[in-house]
Amino acid sequence: MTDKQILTLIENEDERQKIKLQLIPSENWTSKSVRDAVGSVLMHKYSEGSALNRYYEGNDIVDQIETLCIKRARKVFEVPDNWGINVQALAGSNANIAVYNALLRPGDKILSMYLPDGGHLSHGWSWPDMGLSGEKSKRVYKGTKKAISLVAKFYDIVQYKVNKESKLFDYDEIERIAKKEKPKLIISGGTAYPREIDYERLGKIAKSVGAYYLADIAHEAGLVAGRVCKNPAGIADVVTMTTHKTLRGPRGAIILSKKSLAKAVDRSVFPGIQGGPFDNNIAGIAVCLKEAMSKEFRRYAEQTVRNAQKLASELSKLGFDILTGGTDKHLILVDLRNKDLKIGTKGNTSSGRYIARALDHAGMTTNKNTVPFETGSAVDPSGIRIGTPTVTTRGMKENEMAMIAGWINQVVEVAKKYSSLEFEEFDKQISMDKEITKIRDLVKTLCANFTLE
Ligand code: DSN
Repeated sequence: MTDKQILTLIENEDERQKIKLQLIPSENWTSKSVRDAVGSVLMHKYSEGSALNRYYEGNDIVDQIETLCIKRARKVFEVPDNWGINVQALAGSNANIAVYNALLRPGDKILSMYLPDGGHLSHGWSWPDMGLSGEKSKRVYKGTKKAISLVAKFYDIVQYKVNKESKLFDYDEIERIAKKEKPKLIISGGTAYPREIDYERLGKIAKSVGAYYLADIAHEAGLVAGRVCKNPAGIADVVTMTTHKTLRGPRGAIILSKKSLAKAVDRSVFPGIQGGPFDNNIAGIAVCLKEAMSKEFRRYAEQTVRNAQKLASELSKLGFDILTGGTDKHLILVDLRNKDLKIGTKGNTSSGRYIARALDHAGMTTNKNTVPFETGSAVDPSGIRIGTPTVTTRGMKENEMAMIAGWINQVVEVAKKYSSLEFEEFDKQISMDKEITKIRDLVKTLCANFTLE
């Protein structure tokens, strides 16, 4: 039986991804070999346990796949021989939770990056006293702390912010907080920090207070694999990553942990927090890791960063406020508050939602994002986040980045015409604007010249 309804929707999504510029930094486009592995019969198998040590029969082939995946991960991430590698966590959040479950007891303290500055929900997040504690949120929660993510319910979360002027990590401040709070775990990494992280320094801070150090490299995994970003393997106690962002594999995660922690991490993934792994995804991860060993992939990683840097410098020339002044990675964070957009009937400056929607109508898919020292909220933030992994996979280079920056600027200028409208009306009007339609057509033509397999 063919499910025409779902098949048509998949075809529509395939078309959407191809005719627009996918500029969300956590997304990418996998090779056909990765997609074939993920869509294979491996999805039928149950294989609780680890290679050669399973609870179900019939896993001799799955054992070979998982073993190969681990072997490739060791090579790609230059993992010390005595470190453990787990490829079974279903996603990045699960990988992080598995690490906490292995290393901590409920109630233990975690020191992680403040979410609106670019941290991640799975590093712990409560509302409102660690959040954007506006009057409204104080009324809603009556001043009480509400754990938004499960991690904040189970552990005591303390967070560090970026420096107010530079928007960079303030390592002295992190050290000061660590000495005062004495956390059991310090985490680096997140979703919107565009700069390299000093893993050695954080490792030393953690050691000085007797904490473990977890480096979450979900975003930059492919850049580490391509040798354009620093590698925390061998420096941090544990490294987690997702496999579907810059690494260009299927959804999934990898955990690297030093010898003394490896068994606890494995037991935490299974039977601690998960049942059977997704063997089809593990095969897909193995394929993407093989691809990541190639010279082409190194060139891809380098170009991804060069493209992000070009986009940042072009947007900067056009008067955009690029946080930290640029990027070392695949993403840039744009604070739109200097763009003089008066949003909605109240005329506030939190234009991230409006601009992200306008850009999407113009064929450029980004996401609204909070910025450090945010004055809006998570649903109505002041910024947008833009990434180059997918457009670089398409083969685009600096020239195309300059074109994209110009279009982004045009869209922001058009948006000013409609910004005082409420969101639904803004959405409707901007989708029909002639200039926006023209940009969408130009984007489509550009995309047609950079095909995807
Ligand atoms: N949702 C991912 C991102 O966009 O960065 C993080 O989990």
